[in-house]
Amino acid sequence: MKKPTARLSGLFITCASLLLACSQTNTPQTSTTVSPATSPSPGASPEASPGSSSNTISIGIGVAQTSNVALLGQEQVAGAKIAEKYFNDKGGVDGTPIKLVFQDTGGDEQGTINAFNTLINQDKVVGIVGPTLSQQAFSADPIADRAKIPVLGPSNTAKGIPQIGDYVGRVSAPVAVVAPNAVKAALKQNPNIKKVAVFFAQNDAFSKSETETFQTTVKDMGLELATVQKFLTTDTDFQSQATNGINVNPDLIIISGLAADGGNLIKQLRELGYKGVIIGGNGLNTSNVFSVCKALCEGVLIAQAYSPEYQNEINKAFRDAYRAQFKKEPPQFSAQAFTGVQVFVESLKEINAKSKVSQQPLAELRTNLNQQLLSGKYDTPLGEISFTPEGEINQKEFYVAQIKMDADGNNGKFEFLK
Ligand code: 1QQ
Repeated sequence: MKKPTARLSGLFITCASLLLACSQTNTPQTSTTVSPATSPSPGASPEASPGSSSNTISIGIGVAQTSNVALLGQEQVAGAKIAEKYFNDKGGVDGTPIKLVFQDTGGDEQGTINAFNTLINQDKVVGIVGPTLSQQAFSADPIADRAKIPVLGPSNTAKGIPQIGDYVGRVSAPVAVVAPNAVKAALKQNPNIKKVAVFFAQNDAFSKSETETFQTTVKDMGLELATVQKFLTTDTDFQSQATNGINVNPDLIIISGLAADGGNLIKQLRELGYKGVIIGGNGLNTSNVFSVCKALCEGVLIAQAYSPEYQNEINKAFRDAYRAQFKKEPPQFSAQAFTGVQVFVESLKEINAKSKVSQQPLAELRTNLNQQLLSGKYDTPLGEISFTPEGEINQKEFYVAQIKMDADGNNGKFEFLK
């Protein structure tokens, strides 16, 4: 039996702390975004299945499309939309198209609760891919769980996410599995690393969970954990923590935070003269940090749960579609959101083969979908995956990438290490 997890409170993240990056991400909502006021009712009645009258199957996408967290969430929107087109081009669910319904969670817990409630009660989706942060998931997932709607976390990597409830799973491998790979890669590149300074955002559930893994890994590998420095995801000035960190003379600095704060911390560490190795955690795993730390992002190591070079048919299709649209390699968060949609679509097909999806009352379909998805195997852009009975992802391949910036510091890329 799963145990309910206590709600965590956190701070609202505003664009004020990062005007530049926020203005880039606060793009107008796209055509598939349905605002609550205009949302059509997909079913003939609350009990009817979503396919019965509208002839589409609605899948909810509840991620951050605004706020600083959109630095991460916008990549999820891109991945989900590529999946929608890909699976509909292949006939959807045996001829019935899927329709993604987007509800913006913003960057905080209340926005996520509102978005999930709208997806569940108004949009009547069969399942939800979301939210962006573990911090948001610990607040909103219990609502979906109580309402018996399957949720797949596309990027919720903190310890304890699948244990929120029977209807909560994730396609994002946990920090305990992913993060240690970055420390191993740092030591492979720099065998002389001895002293480590660790930084983490103390108001974010993921950052707290990831730093625990990093700190344990450092000690297990016989390195010296010389200092642990705390900050907030809303911070922009890191002078005192950065100075404290540099004062212990570390060979390696490890940061668990989100993109805006983490990017600023990297920048300020370098500006204060730190020359050693830097590892960034999953919250920095986006090319959106490039505009924050610019040339000073150079060399940062980040563990990956996805590689664009993974060889299978669906990753080739996903990568080709992403590159055609964005002229760069697909990032992990896009691949994971694609995978979340894929798991729902393939599970709906399995259900449909036994008993027509369009004829199942919505509540029954949601429960069947939850059961079905936990028992399946999926060949995804992340590789072959399946789930434990609790909803934890079973995934085999992990990687580490290093940021390589162009000479002018305006653009860069993630180079995957061999
Ligand atoms: C989490 C994460 C985020 C940093 C990814 C967007 O891994 O909150 O669990």
